[in-house]
Amino acid sequence: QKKQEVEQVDKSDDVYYMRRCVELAKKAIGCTNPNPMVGCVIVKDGKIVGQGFHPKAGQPHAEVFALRDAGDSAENGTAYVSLEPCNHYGRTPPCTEALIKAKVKNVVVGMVDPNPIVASTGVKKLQEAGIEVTVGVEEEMCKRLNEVFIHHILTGKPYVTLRYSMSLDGHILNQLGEEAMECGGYYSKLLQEYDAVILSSTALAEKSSFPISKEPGANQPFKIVLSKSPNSQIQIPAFDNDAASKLKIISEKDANVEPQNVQEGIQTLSFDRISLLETLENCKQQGLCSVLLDLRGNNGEFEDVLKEGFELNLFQKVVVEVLPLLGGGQERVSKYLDFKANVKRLTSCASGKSILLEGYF
Ligand code: AOF
Ligand code: ZN
Repeated sequence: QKKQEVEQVDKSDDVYYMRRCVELAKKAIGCTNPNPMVGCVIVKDGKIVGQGFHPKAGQPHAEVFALRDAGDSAENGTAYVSLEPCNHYGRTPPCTEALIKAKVKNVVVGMVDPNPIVASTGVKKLQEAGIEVTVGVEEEMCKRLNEVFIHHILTGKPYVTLRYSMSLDGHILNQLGEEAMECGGYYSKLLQEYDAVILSSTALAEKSSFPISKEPGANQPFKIVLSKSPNSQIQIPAFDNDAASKLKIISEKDANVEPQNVQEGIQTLSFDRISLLETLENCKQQGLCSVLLDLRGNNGEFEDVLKEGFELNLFQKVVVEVLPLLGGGQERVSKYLDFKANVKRLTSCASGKSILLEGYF
């Protein structure tokens, strides 16, 4: 009986510290691609003696920051890491060596690193050095944290999330819920998670609808604007100085988006027909690993894009905001779908006056 109690306490400690790792990792939300978000805490005698997270590709890994923070106290301590410590020389040296050198006694890992050059070799290396390793604490949470990294490292393709707002009768709406854009609102939070957002040029028309995350210090996604309208005058609001360098217009050859119609500094690209596959290929070449396809402001740009996306299975996730409205919207998404698509792991939550649904394809 006593032993069981002790084990329960130990397990909940592991969960507690792993959740702390995930919290730390999220400090770099939207900033780490193509790398994962990783958090690490070093615990000794029931106290956190060091903590750290991976801030950006090219910078040291979470374990290195946590070990630096802990100093000599890491010896005989337990390191909690949300991702298996790496065991290779990439942009930075192996974390396994750093943990061994610091003489930690135990390592608790959230999930195995799916990167084929790591894939359990980190765990083995630590075990061979006499360190006790536990794998899989809060594994689902750690996988959810790094869904983009997992997809990208295994497929080499950008992770694509389809987002739209809809009325209670299922029609796509051009507007967002009232609080969505505000700091802490779901759209503002969602934007900072992605390397790029694809929208229709009509969604840029008003300053208030420009896709900028209002979270403090947020990553601002690259904006890819699809334009079908002839002679589009593409202007971006002057309040965002950085926006021009992070904006590209993709048009059809005959849409006539002439350079003189476009504000200086904005890149343009044209295809015979707007194609999601080609747009994603372009994102890949530009090193953009995660893309939010936002159906806001549709002006005919999304019909082919949606058909192609469903047919070629290009979507990984769907985020739907249900607004308390009946009628007034555009076509239903199902118009562009020739089959029934199952959505897995559907969750819902209230977001201001709207309801937010999330699921995976
Ligand atoms: C860890 N801790 O904090 C991260 C890991 O080029 P590098 O050196 O940054 O290596 C990138 C790879 O290392 C990345 O693809 C993933 O497998 C792992 N990331 N590992 O132990 C971390 N960010
Ligand atoms: Zn590492």
